[in-house]
Amino acid sequence: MALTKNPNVLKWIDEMTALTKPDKVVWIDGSKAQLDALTEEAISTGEMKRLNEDKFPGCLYHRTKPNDVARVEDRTFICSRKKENAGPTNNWMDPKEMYAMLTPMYDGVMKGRTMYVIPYSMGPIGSPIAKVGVELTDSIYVVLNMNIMTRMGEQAFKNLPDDSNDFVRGLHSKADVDPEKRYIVQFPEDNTIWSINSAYGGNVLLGKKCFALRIASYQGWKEGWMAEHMLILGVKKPDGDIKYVAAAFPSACGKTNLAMLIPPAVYKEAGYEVFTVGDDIAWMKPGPDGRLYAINPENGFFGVAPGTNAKSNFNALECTKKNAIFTNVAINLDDNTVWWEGLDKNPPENAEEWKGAKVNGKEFTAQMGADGKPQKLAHPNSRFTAPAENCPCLSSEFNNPQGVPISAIIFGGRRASTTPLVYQSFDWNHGTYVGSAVSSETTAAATGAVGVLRHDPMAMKPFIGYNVGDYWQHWLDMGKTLGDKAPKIFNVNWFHQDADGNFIWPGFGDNMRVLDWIIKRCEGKVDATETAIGYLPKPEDINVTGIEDEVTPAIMDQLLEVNKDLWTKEVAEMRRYYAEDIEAKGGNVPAELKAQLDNIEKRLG
Ligand code: GTP
Ligand code: SPV
Ligand code: MN
Repeated sequence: MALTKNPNVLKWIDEMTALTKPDKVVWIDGSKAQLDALTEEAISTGEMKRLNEDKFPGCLYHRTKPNDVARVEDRTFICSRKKENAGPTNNWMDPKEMYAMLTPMYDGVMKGRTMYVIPYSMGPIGSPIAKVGVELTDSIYVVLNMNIMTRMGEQAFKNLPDDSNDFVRGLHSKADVDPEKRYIVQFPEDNTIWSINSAYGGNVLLGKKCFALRIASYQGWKEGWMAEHMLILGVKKPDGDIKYVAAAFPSACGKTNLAMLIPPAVYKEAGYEVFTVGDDIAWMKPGPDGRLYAINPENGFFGVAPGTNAKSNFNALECTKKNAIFTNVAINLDDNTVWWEGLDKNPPENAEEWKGAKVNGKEFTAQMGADGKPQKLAHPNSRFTAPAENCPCLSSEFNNPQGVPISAIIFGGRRASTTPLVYQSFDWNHGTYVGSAVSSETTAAATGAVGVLRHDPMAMKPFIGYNVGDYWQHWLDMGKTLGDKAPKIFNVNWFHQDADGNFIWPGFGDNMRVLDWIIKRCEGKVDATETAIGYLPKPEDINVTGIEDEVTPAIMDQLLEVNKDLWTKEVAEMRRYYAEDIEAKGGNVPAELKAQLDNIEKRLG
């Protein structure tokens, strides 16, 4: 039975049903009985497996096809009516042509299948910043994941007035999971997403990257707010005051880890605590007091499994202990639990690797793969989907419809050299430049080569739903709106390497030491050194109590170095990037950003 009377929703569902021709249409109301029945059905068909009920109550296991394990940026499109509105960072096709190409692929694609109608809210029910989507899908895996990642079911329509047209129409079919016919398409001007021939998270949980970043960034541009690839966390200081920061790092570069950070002993003992509001996406809007307020539009975490362990991210691991879904990790057949690289040093002997082959995990991981590196039991982009409510350090403001006030915005990426551990921009416009200059070594979160340095402005390259030049201008405009209430903007780099490729900063919980400096800067409580690229910490102002052996004064100097030669190269590369990758390809780089380049060059001397 339909869960809304909204005629716009009903008409669209009728049209999509006529196109895809499912045997059955099922409205997802979000009830436990319905979800339990769907879970049983997915288990009976082999789509999902139940894990050890004592150790992982309510947890499920799923594997995707080996050709379908990450986002596919080369098959992702922004179909705005005008090509220049998609801009140089996006694939584009005329929406009419795209609909014409995809319509035959969707025609009858759900014959013999059930279409699930998933109403969902991105953002807390009742939040003025939240928005509604409806996803149509032929995948139970999608339904069960959307249940974790969004506020799903009947409740979602509370956020949609009965006659409103302001909802995002998502159509997903896994079809034949054919990589040659895989398309992830956003039509920003139609509030529409069409995804076909994939069953991997980022391509099919349409509330996430497709809506909450690609469509929402476009909406934010039109409506005066921001949708960003950012975690949100709160740091409670010994005086009880909580400061909120948002941080943008590219995919698989540490957002979930920073969001759930456990402070080192020296901070815990002093009374510091960290609370998680979000780990991947922030929607930010100026509030009544003129400050920038952020909500996390999601309701769960779709996190990278490899590398997650009790030491690196205790809280994330806790999140996965009940009612979670694991995708493409390995199974320990002895006790029907999960395993991945970095969980511990004991690959299970009696294992099923991520593609499903039964192997001796110890022998398997001791052998070299085709890439000359040890074979992996779990896919490097294997993931857990975990309810936010499982998070031991979840912020009490998680469901606050108004969001939390942001004091600092942090950019970062994987940089083996050049970029210091932390620096502060001179002002909002310079900070916008710093965001535009984010580049990072690629990871397994998207298909393609790994470890290649690429530009990823604001960690949003794969997610900006319009022209990147307009996006940068929107950032500059938001700065004008916010004025002196704007958050301070910083850049961090946890990934400095020595000559042997070892990370020289301990990272993870110890990143608290950098957050501490950032917050003190926001409060005007600590001095800094003015350099050509921004304000840097004085070495003695990064607290190294407890890690003195690891981070010696010499290492700290290395971490805080602004190397003139490297930065001269960096600035030259940014000039090339703006000119060749953006302006020559249809993006307008705002004059303010180019002026920043001149300024840095002058300061470098
Ligand atoms: P997406 O979900 O893809 O957007 O990724 P994310 O930005 O949330 O990254 P996540 O926190 O899952 O971390 C990805 C990888 O980076 C994991 O393998 C982590 O172990 C590693 N990582 C995270 N933080 C640090 C750090 O401070 N230092 C080092 N060396 N590695 C880190
Ligand atoms: C990312 O790749 O940035 C992710 C995972 O957070 S996905 O949902 O696949 O986009
Ligand atoms: Mn992400």
